[in-house]
Amino acid sequence: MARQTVYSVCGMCTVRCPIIAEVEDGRVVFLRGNPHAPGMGRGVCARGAAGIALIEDSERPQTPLIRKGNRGEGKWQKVSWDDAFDHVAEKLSETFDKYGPRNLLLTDRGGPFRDIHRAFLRGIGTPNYCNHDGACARNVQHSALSVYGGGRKDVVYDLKNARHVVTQCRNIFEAINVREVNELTAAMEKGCRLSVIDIRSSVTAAKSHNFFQVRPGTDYAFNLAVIHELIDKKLYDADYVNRYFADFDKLEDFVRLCTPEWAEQETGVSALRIRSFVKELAEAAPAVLWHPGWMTARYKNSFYVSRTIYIINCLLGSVGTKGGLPITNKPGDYNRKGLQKFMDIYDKPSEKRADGAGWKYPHFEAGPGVTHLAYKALETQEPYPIKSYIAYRHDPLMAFADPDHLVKVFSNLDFMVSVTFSWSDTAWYSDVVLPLSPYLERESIVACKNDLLPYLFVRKRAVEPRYDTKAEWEIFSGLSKRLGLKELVFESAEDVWNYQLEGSGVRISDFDEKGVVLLGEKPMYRDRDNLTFKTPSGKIEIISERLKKAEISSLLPYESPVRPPKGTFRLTFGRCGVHTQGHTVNNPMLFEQMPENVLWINNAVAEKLDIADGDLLEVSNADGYTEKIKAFATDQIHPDAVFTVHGFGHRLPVESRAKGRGLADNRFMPRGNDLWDKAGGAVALQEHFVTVKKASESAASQEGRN
Ligand SMILES: Nc1nc2c(c(=O)[nH]1)N[C@H]1C(S)=C(S)[C@@H](COP(=O)(O)OP(=O)(O)OC[C@H]3O[C@@H](n4cnc5c(=O)[nH]c(N)nc54)[C@H](O)[C@@H]3O)O[C@H]1N2
Ligand SMILES: Nc1nc2c(c(=O)[nH]1)N[C@H]1C(S)=C(S)[C@@H](COP(=O)(O)OP(=O)(O)OC[C@H]3O[C@@H](n4cnc5c(=O)[nH]c(N)nc54)[C@H](O)[C@@H]3O)O[C@H]1N2
Ligand code: SF4
Ligand SMILES: [Mo]
Repeated sequence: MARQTVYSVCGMCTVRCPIIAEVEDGRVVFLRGNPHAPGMGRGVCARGAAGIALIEDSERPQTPLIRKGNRGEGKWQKVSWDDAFDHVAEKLSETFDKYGPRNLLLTDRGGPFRDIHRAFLRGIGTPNYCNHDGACARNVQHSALSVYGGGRKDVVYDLKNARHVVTQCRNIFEAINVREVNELTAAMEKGCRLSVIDIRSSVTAAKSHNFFQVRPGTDYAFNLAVIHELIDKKLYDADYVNRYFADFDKLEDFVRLCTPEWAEQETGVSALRIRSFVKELAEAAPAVLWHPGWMTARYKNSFYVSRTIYIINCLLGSVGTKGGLPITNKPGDYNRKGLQKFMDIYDKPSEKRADGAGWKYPHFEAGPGVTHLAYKALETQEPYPIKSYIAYRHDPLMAFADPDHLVKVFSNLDFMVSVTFSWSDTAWYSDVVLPLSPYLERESIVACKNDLLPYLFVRKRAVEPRYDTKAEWEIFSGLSKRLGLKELVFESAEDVWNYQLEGSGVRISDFDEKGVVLLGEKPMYRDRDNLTFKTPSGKIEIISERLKKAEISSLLPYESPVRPPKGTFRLTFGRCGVHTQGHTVNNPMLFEQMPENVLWINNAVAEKLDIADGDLLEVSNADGYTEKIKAFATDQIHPDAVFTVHGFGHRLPVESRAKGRGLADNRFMPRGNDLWDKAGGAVALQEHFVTVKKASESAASQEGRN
């Protein structure tokens, strides 16, 4: 049979790269990038390529399941979709009758395909939607809002045209976004310089021109010294600053004492190197892109690290500028009408959010909320009861700290549903599992990518579902039908798409040729002499009005991070190139690439502890909680820290490969969700310390884990 080419969208991580699936005899045989999508090229990353193994994997939920035993016991009854929908609708309705619709919380993973389920929540009448971001990029988002009034995605990372890129706490070549990798590589081939600030030598650091290894948690000091140097040596873009900054003098005063010599004491990076780095940046300005960070749910001051990054970009004149952080365009900027939104069918619920975003915390965005604050509401049942919960594409028992505590919090729920395509601790703990078809087996709604040149893209179904699983639009149609939301009931994916495309001037057949529809001829850069900012003052705000209202300091005095108490290490974590968070460890292809995580530990310290590379270790926290992991002894990490790749340490019997392999970092963070940043909102997951020792002989030979 001839090969078919299906335009789809990768679902192996949230980046959602447009791809092409080659299909033969009803099977996907090859996956590649969709070169028609801006920046994409023909490649996908290793995880993207493993999408085939995902659909061929039988160790995933295959039918709707209703819990039979106790929560988390793993006893399930297989049911039909009709029965599952009836059951979920009935259980949710019971909670609506008792506590009102606002008792329903839904958390998800963010991304471009949220319109239907967010509309569903509006239709029900609950304001309690949260994305996962409290454990990811909330600090970046809120700091962007505080500096220039737009979100982090209201500017584009114009890596392709940059002359100097700086990554700080951002491992751009291993924590992958294919387009970013492609564009940075292309820029570097044309002479762009790369500077990396990290606590260990990642692949990105290895490819850099300048690598600054900082003491963990001292990035704020590094950045304040950069600002000091830019101002002191008058290396900033004075025209830009005069035109757009408010309260520049306050910044000048604030950093007066933050000399490179001062920062050297804190960070361990020599003043000389900081000075020459700043000079280099000024020479490349304004085509400088200091990446504001992504996974920044790390320290109590991570918000201020991102804030200073945005301020540095502004001092260099790069916000709004080609090769830096130019302004994102939306369909309207090309005189195009965007997609018709399902969310607009219903009014925004008038109830206050349970997490306090937008009212109790006026400086936190109300739209996506703050997940761990919603869990706080669930724990305390204040300001009102939260009794039902849908975890949609979210595994908080892996993604937030202290899962044992979170399980206790969840015991306040009358009803909990997971919608997922793989097993997860959260799904395992739920009352109902609604199995989503993996992305190659389903369609998704049409999505719009705002960009220098905005475009629409769509995920078509490459192959039929192998098991009794459904697409998102089918799942929410099924629930909506039973809960009286007839506007969200659709018979086919085409009906969904036609609704979205109504009035946009685009037809679904327009995607046949390239899988994407560009909304204009070419990318558009704004005139950098006539930028407008959405802050209350219309300026780049050194003293943020938003923060002031919330009585939060815009210029936080630096506090040195605590040194690890004697004999302990700061537990740090990050990503690797071949896995996505916790949900690919059991993927047969990716498991083979990397079956377990290891613990990076500095060679000199390891020697003192009589630890050799490859030794089995026992890692413990102050409560005595212990897990085992193998040592990776290396010169390439700061001696105060140990580091591991997040997402391992699975325990579920249904994941035969992942079970018992490696260590789960989030289990070492007692009551960690209570440690969150009042300014940025995110949890501070790297404020925890562990001890490390060689596992005793008997422990080393024991099978399995505690
Ligand atoms: N392959 C792969 N790619 C992914 C993902 C994935 O799971 N796998 N996930 C996606 C998601 S959701 C996200 S949020 C992004 C995350 O993207 P990143 O934030 O870039 O990823 P991380 O690996 O978490 O962290 C980056 C670096 O921060 C360093 N670091 C730790 N502590 C400090 C510190 O105190 N100071 C400094 N300067 N550096 C420090 C770590 O050593 C690490 O190298 O990646 C995305 N892309
Ligand atoms: N300790 C610690 N905690 C962390 C991190 C860390 O490094 N260390 N990283 C943080 C970061 S950056 C992030 S982004 C979060 C990630 O946390 P999560 O958002 O929970 O992570 P994922 O594993 O990507 O996805 C969660 C679940 O959704 C399912 N899923 C995947 N794709 C789909 C889909 O298309 N639809 C549906 N319905 N389900 C899907 C997956 O199988 C998985 O079970 O964790 C954060 N938490
Ligand atoms: S970065 Fe890799 S895994 Fe993520 S969407 Fe793109 S190809 Fe897929
Ligand atoms: Mo993330």
